[in-house]
Amino acid sequence: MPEKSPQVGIIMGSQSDWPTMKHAADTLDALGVAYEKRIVSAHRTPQRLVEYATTARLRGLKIIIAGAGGAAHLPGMVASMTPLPVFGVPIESKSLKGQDSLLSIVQMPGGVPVGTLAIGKAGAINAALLSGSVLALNDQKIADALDTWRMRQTEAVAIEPIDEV
Ligand code: RP5
Repeated sequence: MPEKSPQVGIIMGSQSDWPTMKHAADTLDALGVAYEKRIVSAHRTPQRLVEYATTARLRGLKIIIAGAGGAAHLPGMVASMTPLPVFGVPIESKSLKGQDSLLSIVQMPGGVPVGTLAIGKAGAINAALLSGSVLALNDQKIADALDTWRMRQTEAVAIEPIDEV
């Protein structure tokens, strides 16, 4: 449900982050949460970053999910310029497997919070689920969608393992 009165902004530092961040978008789709997606780089498009972060709340966004890799300043910089909750997704980098991204995002100084998720796909999915949980506090449809999502996840777990080819 992208772009229609988006409640969540999914931003990422590069086009190369999209294969990971798409998991956040797909999960929000499953929950029926409207979102927008943008490339906003702290290093390469700093003015776009300032514009995005400082207008996000006025435009009606409720939560920002920010994915970045390497020297991953994006989530922290966004959080410094908006009162909205910011969830950071460390992208798995080639050289350090995302440990650089994780440490860059998670070690915010006290006073400027970024809710940091796991490296890569799991983090992107969980950032979306966490966003859904926050929005569900005031939205019964999203609360119901979250319940359904968990029920399906439970039902998809086989009782007995099989040999995989
Ligand atoms: C970061 O640098 C991006 O978030 C990306 O994860 C990383 C590499 O970017 P590209 O060189 O692939 O554009 O800013």
